[in-house]
Amino acid sequence: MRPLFSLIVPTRGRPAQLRRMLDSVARTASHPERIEVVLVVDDDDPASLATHPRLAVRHVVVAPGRTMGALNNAGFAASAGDYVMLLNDDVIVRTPGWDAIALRCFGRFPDPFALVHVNDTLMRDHLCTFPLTSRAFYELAGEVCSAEYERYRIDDHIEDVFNLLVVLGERRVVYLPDVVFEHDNATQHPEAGAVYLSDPVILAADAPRFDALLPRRKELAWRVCAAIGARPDPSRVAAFGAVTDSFAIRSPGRQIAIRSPWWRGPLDAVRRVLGTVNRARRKSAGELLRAIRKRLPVVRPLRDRSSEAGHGVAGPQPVLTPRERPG
Ligand SMILES: [Mn+2]
Repeated sequence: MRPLFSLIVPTRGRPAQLRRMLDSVARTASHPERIEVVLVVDDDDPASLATHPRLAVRHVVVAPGRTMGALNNAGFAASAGDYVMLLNDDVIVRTPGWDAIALRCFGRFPDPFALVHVNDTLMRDHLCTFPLTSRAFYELAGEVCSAEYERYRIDDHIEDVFNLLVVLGERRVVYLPDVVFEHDNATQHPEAGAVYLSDPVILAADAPRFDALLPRRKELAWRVCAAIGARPDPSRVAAFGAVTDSFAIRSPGRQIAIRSPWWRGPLDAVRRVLGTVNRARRKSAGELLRAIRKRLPVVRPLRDRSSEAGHGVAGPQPVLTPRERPG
């Protein structure tokens, strides 16, 4: 069966985190058998060539020292899923049924040109850190992003194409505050709590690259418009032409925000168990119990779950750090 989702994960030298990420994907997905994980690994790092009993894991081995832009492109080239997510090894997926929820989001649109934006717990709705969009979008772009990007602004780059579409009158980003892909890369600040810090030297190189590629993103936004058959009116075309600062078009309301009811995850889990019971009627009682146990979500302490559902305070909440402006 062809994978529905491809998760592109460049990784190096952190096999324990990588395993934790893979386990969380398999544990939370409604259909792990339809998920492909593409690990992009340096050829001097065999410890990162992980596999997983419940996921199709593909390995792309490259020479060390490539940019994150090049690594994501290499992962995409080897992937086969209809929907492609750029992910990190330091992520813990927290929300049961995230794949089914994301699929329903894509189903809102008559074509595959949409961006699903999950909650990374740090940037949240301010930046789509782990963009999930369609293969069709990247095929239209010809690549995931420019290989020039060393580490930063790849997420900004992809989100910006969709923000430009908003200027042209096409709102194609769905933000899911309750679908949590916890990004475990915060730094504990003594006063501010958990904050995101970037490497200033690399950011100083990537920020101007992002700015310089605005014309290319505008051109891609036009091609998406053509692909979806949109005809922006002249006032929108003028506003689009006047955009010179990608940060200035990151306006609130650019995303369609969809909350997931808290009972959706447990309900999906019950449905999965019932499906297992139905399929396994002829099996022995022991086999049946083992099969059910495999499909039950792992129960975590209550305070973790209340934070995931978006209500209740679960200890220190990460403080949002808006990204530094370039220049
Ligand atoms: Mn990360």
